[in-house]
Amino acid sequence: MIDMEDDEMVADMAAVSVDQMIPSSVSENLALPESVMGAEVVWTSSDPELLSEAGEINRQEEDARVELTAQITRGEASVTRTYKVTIRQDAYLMYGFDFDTPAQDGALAPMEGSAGTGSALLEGTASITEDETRGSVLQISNEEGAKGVNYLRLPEDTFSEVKPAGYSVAMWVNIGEETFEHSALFEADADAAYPLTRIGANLIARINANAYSDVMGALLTTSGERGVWQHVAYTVDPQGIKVYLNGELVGQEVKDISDCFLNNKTGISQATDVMVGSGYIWDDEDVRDALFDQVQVYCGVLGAEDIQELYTSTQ
Ligand SMILES: [Ca+2]
Repeated sequence: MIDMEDDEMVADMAAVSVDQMIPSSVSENLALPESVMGAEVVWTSSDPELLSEAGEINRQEEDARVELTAQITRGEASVTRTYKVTIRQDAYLMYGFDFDTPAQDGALAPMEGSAGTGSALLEGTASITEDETRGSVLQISNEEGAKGVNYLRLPEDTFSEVKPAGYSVAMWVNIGEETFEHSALFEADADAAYPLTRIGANLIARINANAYSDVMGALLTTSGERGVWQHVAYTVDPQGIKVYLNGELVGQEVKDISDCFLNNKTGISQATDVMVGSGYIWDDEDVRDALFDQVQVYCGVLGAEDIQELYTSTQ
């Protein structure tokens, strides 16, 4: 029983509650409460430039560590808690493809601002077409049961720089009615084997490297509409996966998947077969009819505000 008259007990309980609120790493601003269970909480940061006492983060080129201290006071009782928090590196665009420049012998140069310099390849009948809503876009069409026939192949080094700061995949997509719900909008794997990362037409995003996580359909509030342009994004870091649709978070799996980011042969950085509109692992056929635009892969996790901005700025 909690005796709310017992200051010491309330301060201890408040401290336990505060413990639950502070993640070990962050890629977006933290909500730091000033009061918990009637106890006052005063925050101090070892580096307010990186993480302010109001919980605002300032991401750098590399991961950075900050010590956050909470002084929790109720009446005469006071408890001090310290937390080591990693401020995740600012996400940067590894590769973006906007399909606004014609292909040269089936090869597409990355859009301005991409850190990578490799080209994407139009495989089979994958082509650039003019869409009345979005202008120049990627068109992928496949026969029933097709796998690895018509799709866009992204550069082999797309995931090579991924660190524990995670990665983000974003795209505009218009999925046709005929496409199977499990078909891959995007997949990266190593020679048709694991490690893998993928998002399907049903918006289930997965990673399977040394550990496994997916955002199950039941957690998703929607499985996406057909025949309309939608902005789809997912982010993966050692704490799990988030899926965004049209700038809003629609699915999330919180799970320790730090093993996926180990820098060894089963780590996600080894995924060199990077495909839009196709996926080799499992028996699911490739997308039968889909249009894509602004396909982007970031090193690092985009926060909710970043995704919202990306959605708005590329609309
Ligand atoms: Ca375009």
